[in-house]
Amino acid sequence: MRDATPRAVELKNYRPPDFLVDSVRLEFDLEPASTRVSARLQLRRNPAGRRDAPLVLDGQGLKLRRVSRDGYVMRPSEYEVTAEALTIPGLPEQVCIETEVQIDPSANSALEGLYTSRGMLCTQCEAEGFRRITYFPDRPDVLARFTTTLRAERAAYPLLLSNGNRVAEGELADGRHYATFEDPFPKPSYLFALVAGQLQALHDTFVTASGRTVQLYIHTEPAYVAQCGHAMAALKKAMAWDERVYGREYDLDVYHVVAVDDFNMGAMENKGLNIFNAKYVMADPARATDDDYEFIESIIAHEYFHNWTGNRITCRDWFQLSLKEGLTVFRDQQFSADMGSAAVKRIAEVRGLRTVQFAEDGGPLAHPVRPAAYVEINNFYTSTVYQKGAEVVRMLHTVLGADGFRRGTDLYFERHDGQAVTVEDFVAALADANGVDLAPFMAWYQQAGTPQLTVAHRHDADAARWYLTVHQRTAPTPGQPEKQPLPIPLALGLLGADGRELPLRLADEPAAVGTQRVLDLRSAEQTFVFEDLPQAPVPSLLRGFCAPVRLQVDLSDTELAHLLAYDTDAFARYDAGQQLYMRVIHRLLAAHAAGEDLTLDAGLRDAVGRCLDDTAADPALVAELLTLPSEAFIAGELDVVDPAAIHTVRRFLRSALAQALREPLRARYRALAPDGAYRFEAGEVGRRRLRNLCLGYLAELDDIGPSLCLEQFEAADNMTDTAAALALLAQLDVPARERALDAFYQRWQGEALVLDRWFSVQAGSRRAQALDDVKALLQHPAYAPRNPNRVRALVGAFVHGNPLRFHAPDGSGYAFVADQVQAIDGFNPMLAARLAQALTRWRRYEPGRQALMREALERLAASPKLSKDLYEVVSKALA
Ligand code: B3K
Ligand code: ZN
Repeated sequence: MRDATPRAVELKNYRPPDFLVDSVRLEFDLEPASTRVSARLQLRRNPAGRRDAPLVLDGQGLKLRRVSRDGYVMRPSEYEVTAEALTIPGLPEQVCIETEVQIDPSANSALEGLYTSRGMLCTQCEAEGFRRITYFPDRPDVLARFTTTLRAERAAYPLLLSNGNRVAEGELADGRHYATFEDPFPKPSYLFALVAGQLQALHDTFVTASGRTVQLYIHTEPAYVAQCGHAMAALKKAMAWDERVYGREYDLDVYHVVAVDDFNMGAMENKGLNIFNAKYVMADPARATDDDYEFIESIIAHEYFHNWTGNRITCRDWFQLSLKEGLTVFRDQQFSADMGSAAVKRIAEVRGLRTVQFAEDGGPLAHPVRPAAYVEINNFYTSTVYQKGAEVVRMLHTVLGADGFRRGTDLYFERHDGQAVTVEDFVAALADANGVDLAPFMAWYQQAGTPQLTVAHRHDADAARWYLTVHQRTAPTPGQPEKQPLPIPLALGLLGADGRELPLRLADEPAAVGTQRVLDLRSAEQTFVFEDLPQAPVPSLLRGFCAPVRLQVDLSDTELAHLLAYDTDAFARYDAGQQLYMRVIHRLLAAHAAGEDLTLDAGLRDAVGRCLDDTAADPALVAELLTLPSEAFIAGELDVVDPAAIHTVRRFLRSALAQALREPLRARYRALAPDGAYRFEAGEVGRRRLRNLCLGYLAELDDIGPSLCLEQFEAADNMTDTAAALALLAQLDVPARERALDAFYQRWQGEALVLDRWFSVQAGSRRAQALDDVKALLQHPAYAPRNPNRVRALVGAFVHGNPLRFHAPDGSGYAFVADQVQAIDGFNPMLAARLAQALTRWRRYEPGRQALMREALERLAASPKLSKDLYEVVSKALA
């Protein structure tokens, strides 16, 4: 155990800063092993702060060389230095404090602050990384104007970048050079960035709506510049989209994106200087899959959209993280919907939310979209803050309508530009612009847990009335035993027996208002009465996934199949199919537990067959309709989880469907063959998706599966088709498996991002020896234990993507992850804490696995040295 138990920071203890920083001048003498940083802070007491409070500057792992006050060097007795802060008492109203520190970027393996990545120097400051660079009030509500000078050896670091405009540059003695940058926009320290390295850029320009020309650069290692075209196109689309949809123009003359190999997450929105995980920048057809292309487009857009939602208006404190993240995810989702097949994008978002966020909400790490306390803020960059946060914004958008929402965001930007604000400020702007009361929505930010809607319906043929009763309940979550009812917009439509949509008239209305409407749920139970319905309708509920809730509705298999065939709302159609699959899976699990033979449900077989035959529908949607719930999703729906049983039943269903639909699957697979070179466009993406989906089913057929997969693997001219075939082959115990893996390795061994896939498919294999393979791969010369992408590709893919083998009944998977987490925690706590989350939901498993998972957690808890990050995850899991 650690010596001192880390303390939680609480929202209720928020205090405004005692000092504000008007401007800061930073000077860096960059050297990988010894960088000197001097910081001159122009400080002023905050009228809202405490009188006479000492100045407290955050700082961690800094070697302090010198402190001066208004130009005079201070004596050590005039200030106090601890492992976390530099405190200076007795300062006047205004003062200039200058510090000089020394840091070692090459020893920085946590990848927070200033660090080295393949010979370049770069930074990551959100949330609290700036304090590892210099002493500063490292909190988002202190906004300062930054001027930054970088000095470095020219040969090793020809490119020098920081936020804002380059205002000076030149040569220095000893082969060094310098550049000075001025960022005219006051910003919090977490948005600071610098880059120094040997990079090359793809350059382009964008002319804003008001006619200003912005210089755009995407920088990578020289060999990869040719792969930046897709990211550049995405950036330009995002810039145009934000002007058109939100009226937001870019504000600096230059915008840089830099690709970095060693990066803890996806990307970072530093003002005018985004730093990206290389994985989300580079793409060409031979190396990147359709999914990669889509991720790049949406992440480039996400970071760009932060310029207004995050940078120009930032968070008052880290509890407000969803203020920028939930809103920016919602904006990037809207953007992606506009770029491709909106319905299919929505389905993918919901699938992610249901699998990851619902699980989080139901486990020991559950927290509200706006958490009330944290030990380590890095643990709160979660699906709840991001994805559920976006769903809350989406509900506000639904309630206000597109125009009302735009009025609201206009007011938000006008009122709060240049400020650090709270979620209340955002909701108030939306409400004030529309003259409505949105206060009840604040409960969505404060209450954790997934509401469960239980729907009952009844038809009265004599009165031609249909009654819908909706009951809502949220189960207790840690620290929140009591839950209140939430405002929920519930979109619905009704289908007649012929599949047509019925007009909707509520009991007190004179006439029907269309065939789809949004009901306003507010209390624990509500009943709605619809008129003019001589026949019982089939309700299509939660259209478009209008609220982040679980829905239970008593529909028969036939009614679900009816929705699957006819619903005009693509999401509801998909969801009916998922419910049908889940029903069949529940029955199969019961049969499996009772030791009975498993048989394929004929109704399901026919419904799936009809979807496969639906050549009128978007192939991308058909692929979604034919996708079985994942093992992780199924686990989330069960009270007691036995991963082996889930795997057996799901595999049975997959191969039984493949056998039953063998010929139509083959026919569709053939019909969807490519008729030209790879193009990244929605129609082609959908075609490839459905074709690879068919191949997935066909791979279950021992006689033709392996050869079809190998054939595709060898014939493919693009990574989407190659990777799909390789992932399928990796599951099988056939000679073609080794042949494909070897060929892939030979072809891509020199390219880290592509090779990650080679590690992942092996880690995700259902084969009995998967864990041994993973352990052997840890020793492979290409394994890079300090590179987060590689660790995620191997260890992460096993832990999060291979439930069957991770949950091996002998506990070997748990012991393995505990060992890995312990080792990784020693150098990269953020990465370790993420991996450890796989163990936290132990209470949901059957008793044998429960005990083993708990044992692994206890072993971690007893580690002699535990980071704050890991301590928080492990202690909450065991509480
Ligand atoms: N804001 C960053 C995430 C920072 C994570 C810090 N642990 C990327 C994003 O959400 O756009
Ligand atoms: Zn973000």
